[in-house]
Amino acid sequence: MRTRFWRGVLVFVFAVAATSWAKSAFAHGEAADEPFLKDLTVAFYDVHVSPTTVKVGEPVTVTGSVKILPTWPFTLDPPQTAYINAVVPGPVFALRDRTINGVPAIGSIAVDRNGIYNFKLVLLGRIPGRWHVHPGFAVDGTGTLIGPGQWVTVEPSETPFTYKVTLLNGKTVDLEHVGGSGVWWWSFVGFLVGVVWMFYWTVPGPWRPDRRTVHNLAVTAQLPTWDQGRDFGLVTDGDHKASTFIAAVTLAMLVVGWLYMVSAYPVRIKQQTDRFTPPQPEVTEMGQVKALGSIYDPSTHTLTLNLEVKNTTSTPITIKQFTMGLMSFVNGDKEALEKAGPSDFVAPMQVAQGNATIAPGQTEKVTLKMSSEMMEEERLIPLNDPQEIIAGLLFVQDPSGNTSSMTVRSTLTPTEFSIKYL
Ligand SMILES: [Cu+2]
Repeated sequence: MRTRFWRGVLVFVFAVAATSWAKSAFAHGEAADEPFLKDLTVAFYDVHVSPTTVKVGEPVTVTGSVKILPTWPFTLDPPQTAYINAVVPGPVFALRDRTINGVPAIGSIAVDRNGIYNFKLVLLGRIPGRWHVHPGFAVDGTGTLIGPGQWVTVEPSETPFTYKVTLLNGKTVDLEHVGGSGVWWWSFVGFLVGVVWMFYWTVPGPWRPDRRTVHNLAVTAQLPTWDQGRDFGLVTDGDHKASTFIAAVTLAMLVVGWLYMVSAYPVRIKQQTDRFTPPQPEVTEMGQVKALGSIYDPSTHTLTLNLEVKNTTSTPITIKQFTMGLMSFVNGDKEALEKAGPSDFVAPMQVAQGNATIAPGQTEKVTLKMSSEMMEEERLIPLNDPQEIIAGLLFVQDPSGNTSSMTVRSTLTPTEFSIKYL
C-alpha cells in the first residue's frame, strides 16, 4: 500500500515537472542535428517570410539564400541532389510556386559545393493555426538542413481551401478533392483482401476448423522452409485453392483498375521529372579571410572569432555579418538586424578589436564577438564533439552597397568550463 502511495507521488512530481519545465515549443527538432551538420554544411541568409498573418487560401512568400559551403564534412555523402522546401508541421500549407535562382523548380535540383541557391517559395495557407515556417534544404543522403524560422498565423476564412488547376483538356479541377474518394475506396478494397488473407491463415472457422499453421509452432519450427508439412496437415490442398482464389481476386482488382483508368482518363502523360542545375548567380570576390581560431564561452554565450581579413578591391570594405548555419550575426543598427532575417535567429555582432572597415589592399586582424543563447539552444557550437570546428560565411560590403561573402573555417578552442560542465 505504501509503495503504491509513493509511486503515485513520484508520478505526480514527474508529471508536474514535465509540464512546467517544457519551454514554449520553439525549437522544432532542428536542435537534434549536431553542430557539424549545421555549421559545416550550408549557410542560410537573407531569409524572409511574409506576410506573417494570412487567411486560408492566401499566399505566404518565403525568400532567401542558401550556400553549400566548401567545408561540407567528409563524413557525409557529397552533395549532389537537393530539394528546397518549406518545413512546416504537416500539410498546413500548399506549395504553389518555387523558383531557384530565378528558374521555376518543380522537383529536385542538381547541386554542388560552393553553389548558391536563391529561392522563392509561394505557399498557400491551408489549415488555420499558428505555424513555424522554416526553409529547408533537403540533401540526398544527408537529410533536411533547416534555415531560420518565422511564426505565421493562418486565420480561418469563410471560403473553404481550394487549389484549382487546369488540365490539358481544358477542364478545371480542385486538387484538394480530385480523385479523393477513388483513392479511399480503392485502398479500402485492397485492405479488405488483406484482412481476408490474414483471417484465413490465423483464425479457425468453418473454412478450416483445425487451423494448425500458426498454432502449431512446435511442428512448424521442426520443418525446413521448403516443406509445406502436408504430412502433418499444416498446409492442405484446400489451403492451396483458397490462396489461389485470393491471389486471383487481387489480380482481377489490378486488371479492373487498369481498365477503369484507361476508359475514365483517356488523356494521360507520364509522371514528370525536371531535374536541372540552377544557373549560378554572379559573385564578386572582395577579399580573403584567414581564421586565427575561435573560443566559445558558455557562461556568457559568447563566440569570439579571430580573423585576418584582406581587402582585394580598390575601395574600402566593411565587415557586416557572420552567418553560421541558420543564425546571422550583424554588425549594424536595429534596422540592419531586422533586415537580416527572422528575429529569433539574428543577433548583434561586435568588432571588438581591429577596424570593421578595411582600406583597399590592406590586411586587418579583427576580433568578432557574438552573444546569443540560441547558439547553444540550436546546437550550433560543438562543445564536446570529435570535431571542434565551426564554419560560416563572413559578409563584407563596399561603399556602393554591394556585398560579398567569404567562407570561414575555424578551430574552436573549448573552455575549461565547457569541458567540465557540459
Ligand atoms: Cu520552427
